[in-house]
This record gives sequence, C-alpha cells and structure tokens, in this order.
Amino acid sequence: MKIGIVCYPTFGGSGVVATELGIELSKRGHEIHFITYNQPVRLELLSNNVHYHEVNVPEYPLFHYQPYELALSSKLVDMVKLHKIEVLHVHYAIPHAYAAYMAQKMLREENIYVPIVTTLHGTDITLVGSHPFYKTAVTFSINKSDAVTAVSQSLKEDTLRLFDIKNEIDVVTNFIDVGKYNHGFTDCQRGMMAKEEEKIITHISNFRPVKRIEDIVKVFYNIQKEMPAKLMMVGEGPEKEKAELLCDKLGISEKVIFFGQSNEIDKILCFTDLFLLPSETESFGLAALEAMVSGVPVISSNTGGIPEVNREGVTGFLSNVGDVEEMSKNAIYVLSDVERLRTFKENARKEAEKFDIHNIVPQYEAIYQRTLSRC
Ligand code: GMT
Repeated sequence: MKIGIVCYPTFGGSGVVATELGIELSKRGHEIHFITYNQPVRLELLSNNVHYHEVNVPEYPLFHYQPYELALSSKLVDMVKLHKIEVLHVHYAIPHAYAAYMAQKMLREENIYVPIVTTLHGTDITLVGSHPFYKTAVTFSINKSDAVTAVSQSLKEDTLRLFDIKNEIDVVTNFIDVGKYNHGFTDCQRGMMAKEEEKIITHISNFRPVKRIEDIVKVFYNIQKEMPAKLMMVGEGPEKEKAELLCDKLGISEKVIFFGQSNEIDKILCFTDLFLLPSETESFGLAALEAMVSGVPVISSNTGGIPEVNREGVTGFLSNVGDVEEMSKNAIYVLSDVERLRTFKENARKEAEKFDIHNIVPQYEAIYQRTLSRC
C-alpha cells in the first residue's frame, strides 16, 4: 500500500509512535510518505520506501496565527495526487484529522477517494481536545474518519465519555521494537554515570505539568536517604527549571543529572535500575514501555492507560496520583534487594515483549485494508 502518515515530528509520544510505525511498514514493503513540518526526529534514514514531504507555512504579517491546517490540507491533496497515496493515517486529532477531512473533501471533487485513519494519542482527547474551543471540531473529525484507533482501552473509554462519538474505535496499543533492545542486563557502561554501589533512577518526558515532575524529585529525595542513588532526568519542558530549583532546595543537586533532549534513550535505560512515571494522566505511557523493554521496573501512578502496561507487583508498582510516600516506599522495596530487583527487571522485559511491534503493526495493516475495501 501507499500510505501517507501525518504526525508531530517531535520527541516523544505520538510522533515517535507514528515514525516507528512508518519505518516498520516500509520494511514490510509499503511505500510510506511522512507529511509534516519537519523531518521526524527518529527518522534517520530515508530509503526507496520512505519519503518525507515538508509542509511549509509562509509567514504573512496579516495573520496573527499562521494557518497550518490550511497548508497541511493543501499539501495532503498535492501529495495524494502526485504519489497516488491510498490511505492517510493521521496521528493526533488536532488539527491533523480535521485537515485530512478537508483534503478528502477536495480530492473527492476530482473523483479521488482516500480513506482517513485517525489515531488518538491521549492529550488530543484528555487535555486539549475536550476543551470547549476545540471540542466541536474534534468530535466532527473523529466521526468523519473512516477508522479511528486509540492507543489504550482507557483512552477509548475517555473518548466515548468526553465526546459524542458515532464511530467505532479500535484499540491498537502502542508498541516497541523488542529486537532493538537486546543488550540484556549488562552494565552498559554505567560506570560513567554512577559508582558501583549507586542505584540509577530515571525519568524521561516532555517536562509538562501533567508529568508531575516535582513528585519525581520528592520520590528520589526519599530513595537517596535510604541508599546511594543517582537520578537521570531526560527531556526538556516548562517544569524543568522548577525541578532544578527543588533539587537545589533539597540539597540533592549533585545526585541529579539533567540531560535535556536525547536521541540515546536506549543507552540511558540500559544502565537504569528503576523508572519513575507519576503522571497526573497518561493515555498509555510509552516511556514506561521503553523502560520495561530495557528491563527496567516502573514506579508509576495508576492513572489512564498505565495499568494496561505496568503490572502491580510484577513489573513495578502503581499508586494514586500524588501519593509520593507510597511511591517512595515501593521504590525502596524494589531497589533494596538484589534478587528482588533482578526479578522485577526480568518481569518488566517479559511483559514488554507482549507489545512487540511485529504483533501490533499487522493490526494497522488490517485496518487500512478494511477502509480500502469500503471505498
Ligand atoms: O505527554 C506526552 O508524553 C506526549 C503525548 C503526545 O501526545 O504525543 O503523549 C501521549 O501519546 C503517547 C503515545 O501514544 C502516550 O504514550 C502518552 O501516554 C500520551 N500522553 C498523555 O496521555 C499525557
């Protein structure tokens, strides 16, 4: 198939899922066209089967807001016609599903029919999309899509609760390429980051308020009182400075490394002992899955889709949002016994294997086929 993929090309979340999906589909013989405003960060190699088409939005002083969805829908029309794209798969409803619908309408005028598959990722539903300013258009675009998928059962339920949805929603979970994370439980040059006896705790995110960054610092503060430990904070975002100030106030700055954005997540996870994800809400928690496939247990909140990934007492522990004391207790429990930690690590890896990319991508292929057969 010739598939157009529309996504946010940035670090983390929906952009990573869309990019990894496109790369895997290309390996399975499909022709993939990424259509977005920048080359996706994890898209290193363009090949015969992988193309990238940039959406440009010319600056014009009259516009207070530059009309990205207009530029995107025009680009989609042009690319569908030029490359004979058969299916458009848009990741994140806002504004991608809306722009794709407009493109579909314009193409119909020329007797070209392209089905739209919309994948909901979470923040487009729980944090942004349900805002009254967007809700009408988001509901409309979801209902007008030829197929809709959600990355967890929890997100499907949230969507049905928050919007008036007439369409079916298929749950297609996020995934991971297990084969890429085959370094086993070696020390992965951890000596560069910490002393032999120090436990390494990691958090990776976009440092937005929803991630509850201060809870991470507080949990780590409690851990390091009980055992030698280091905290790796990976990513950039608005809460980073607050976290740095809190570390300073608690006198633990020397034990905390702020990495900024990194393309070497797998290397950092390789020497990590425990991952923290205390988010306010999380439709899936791809970061937790990436940790688990590297054999890293997870201490998380029990919100949204996280319980579908992190298994209580098996791959880690889950607590109510904001329950720093319980999270700290659980973290110390996992870390304080070598054999126990090894078991949690093995369980985390085993559970993550269920989300292998090779099990999930055929589900998307079946959905594309289904929409095409209805044309
Ligand atoms: O908050 C983020 O990490 C970014 C955000 C996004 O929209 O890209 O992530 C969402 O999509 C990811 C991929 O499907 C999910 O794993 C995250 O749980 C989800 N974030 C939230 O629901 C807060």
